[in-house]
Formats: sequence, C-alpha cells, structure tokens
Amino acid sequence: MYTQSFNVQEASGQKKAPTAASLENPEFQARFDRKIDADGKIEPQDWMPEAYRRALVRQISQHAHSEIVGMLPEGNWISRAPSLKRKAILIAKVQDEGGHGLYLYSAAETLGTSREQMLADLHSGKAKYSSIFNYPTLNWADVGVIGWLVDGAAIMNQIPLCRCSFGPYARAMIRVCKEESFHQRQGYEALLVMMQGTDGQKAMVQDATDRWWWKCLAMFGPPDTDSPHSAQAMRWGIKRISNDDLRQKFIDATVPQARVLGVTLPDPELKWNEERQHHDYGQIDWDEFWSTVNGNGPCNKERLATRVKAHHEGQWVRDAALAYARKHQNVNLCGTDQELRSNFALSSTHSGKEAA
Ligand code: BYC
Repeated sequence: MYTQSFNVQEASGQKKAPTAASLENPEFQARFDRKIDADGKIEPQDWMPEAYRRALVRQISQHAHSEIVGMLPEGNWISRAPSLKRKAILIAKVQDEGGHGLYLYSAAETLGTSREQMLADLHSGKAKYSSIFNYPTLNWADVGVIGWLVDGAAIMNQIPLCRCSFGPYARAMIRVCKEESFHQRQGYEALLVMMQGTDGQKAMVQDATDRWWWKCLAMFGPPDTDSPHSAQAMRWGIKRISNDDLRQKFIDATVPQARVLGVTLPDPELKWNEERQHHDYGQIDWDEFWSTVNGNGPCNKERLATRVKAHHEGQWVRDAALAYARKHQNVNLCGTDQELRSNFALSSTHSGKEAA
C-alpha cells in the first residue's frame, strides 16, 4: 500500500544522511541540474542539493500535517451525520485523509527525516499546516462545503504535484488526487440534495458557502509577489503552477458549479472578464490569513490540542505494534526500534475526536 515511497530504502529502512564531501559537488550538481532541465525524476538515492532536500521536507511534511489535522473538522461530524449513508461516506473520507498523511510522511522519510521529528515539530507548533483547518465546522452544510470547496481547491493545487520532480512525492500524489476527486464529488452531491430541500436547508448551504469561500481562496498561499518559496520551487520542478494561477483556475472552475448548485459566491466583484478570459475577483484578507497561519485563527489551539491528545492516547497502539514487531524480528531484516517502526509503517495518525 505504501510501497511507492519505500522503493529505494536501504535495509535499515531509513535513507543515510549525505556525507559532508557529497554535500557540494559540481559534477553531481550538474547532473542534478540536467535531470531537472530534462523534466526527469529525482529519487531518494540520487544526489540532491541540501536546499532542495530541505524545501521538499518542509513542503511534504506541511502537506502531511494538513492531511491529518484536516481529519479533525470533519471527524467531528461523524457521530452527527444525518443518515447511515452520509455517515459511511464521511468515515471513508476521513480515513482517506489519514492515509494521505501516511503516504506523505513516508515520502518525507525517504529524504532522511524521521516521522517522530516531523510529529514533534507539528505538536510543538513549529511546523505549519494548511490555514483552512483552523476554522470551525458549525453545521452539516459545512461538511458538504468542505468537500466541494476545500477538497476542490486541494485537487487544483495537488494535480500539478503529480508531476513534481521528486519521485516519491509525485507518485503519492496520484493516489491522493484520485481520492480527493471522490471527496469533492461527495461534498457537491450532498449540497445538491440539500438545495432541493427546505428553505432552511438552502439557507444553511448559502451560509456555509459564505463562510468558507474566502478561506479557500487563501489556501493557495500568498500572492506570487509575496511568496518567498515559489520562484525556486518552480525552478526545481517542485511547484509547476504559481499560487495566483492556481487560485484563478479554481475560481474559474467553481463559478459554474455554484450556478448549478444555486448558491451565490460572496464576492460582489466576481465577474467574467472577456479580455482576460478569466473571472475578476475581490480582495482576499491577507492579514486574517497570516494571523491564522501564525497560530491565531479561531481554532488553532483547539486543533493542536486535539492532535496532541490523540497522539498520547495512541501510544498504547504504537507500543503494542512495536512489541509485536520485536516478537517477529527474526523474520525481518532489522532490529532497532526505529527500524522496526519504519518497516511496520508505524505511525500515529489516529485522528481523535473533538468534543462535540
Ligand atoms: N496555510 O512561499 P509560499 C487538504 C506558508 S490538505 C498555511 O507561497 P510554498 C485536505 C508557506 O508554508 C491541503 N501556511 O510557500 C486535507 C510558507 O511558510 P514557511 C494542504 C501557508 O510552500 C484534509 C509561507 O506561507 N495542501 O487539502 O511555495 C481534508 C510562504 O508561502 C499556506 C498542501 O500542503 C496555507 N494555506 O506554497 C480536506 C499542498 N500557504 O514554510 C482537504 C502542498 C502558504 O516558509 N503544498 N503558507 O514557514 C503547496 O502546494 C505549497 O506548500 C503551498 C504554499 C501552495 C501551500
């Protein structure tokens, strides 16, 4: 299941850190540049510049954290889904997000960083995760709107990542995007049903759309002019399309969907521009975005506390799995706890539940 990121791991289960001598090497650098220029894939065993490795660890670990923190706002609604069918769909979706976190942590591990370190950075508040998960899910329509808009924005951002220059990340994203596509459709379908319901249900869908629209536009990151990582990430083939271009593609794709649904997108300046062949749109509140990214959004503290609690409560599962692995280590290649953890793909993505 997770083999796409383990294709080149050494017997120890962890890639060796580069030696000082290999860190800077004009010949290796030239080979790396040629591969990038030819649109080839960089694999974990290949030489790569340290800055490329660090950029990937930053982005992939942030992405993994977003997936597992993203389980929380929707996980909170599993016990309150309006029917058995919606409950089963939501459980599957939340479980998928946990799976995405696992593929992505595994991809980041091939770069020589440990899962324990990544989780410690998340839990201490050092590591970032997507701003979007720091807003509350107030009613059932929010669950549908998250599928439609949040997963819709995620797909728009993630499809180009299937062509990322780093092999394990690109391959992980193929499966992630297929699942995100199901997530987007189930959300849109749930909203279509509500829009055929009572006036109260229609008002719920409009209210949720009003609250999530601008936050989803901010998900794509700061404007290109204020995005410190974009230029280098595009040069390295990590990022293929800029933050602003992806945001524009998302808006253009979503406007007709809103029309079919029968909701109004909450932006009086949103209109088709014949000359640009794109929609013009209003100002995103970037102060609010940065305040949320820097830990002061409405749910930042709650999300992190829930995640840390779930991690502690899952300790017995990790202990039991390690004990099992130790018991069977004769049939495995490796011995230390770290190696056992890697080989048994032990993680701690148990979502926990927020208090309803
Ligand atoms: N939230 O130079 P920039 C999902 C940070 S999961 C928070 O443009 P970059 C889902 C950025 O990290 C969705 N922080 O950066 C899951 C950087 O800070 P640092 C997650 C943000 O990396 C469950 C600084 O701002 N998707 O959809 O070139 C259920 C400067 O930005 C955000 C991914 O992670 C943000 N929105 O571009 C449902 C996709 N935006 O690190 C759905 C992979 C920016 O310097 N990631 N920042 O401290 C990416 O594509 C890119 O990392 C980004 C940002 C487009 C997000």
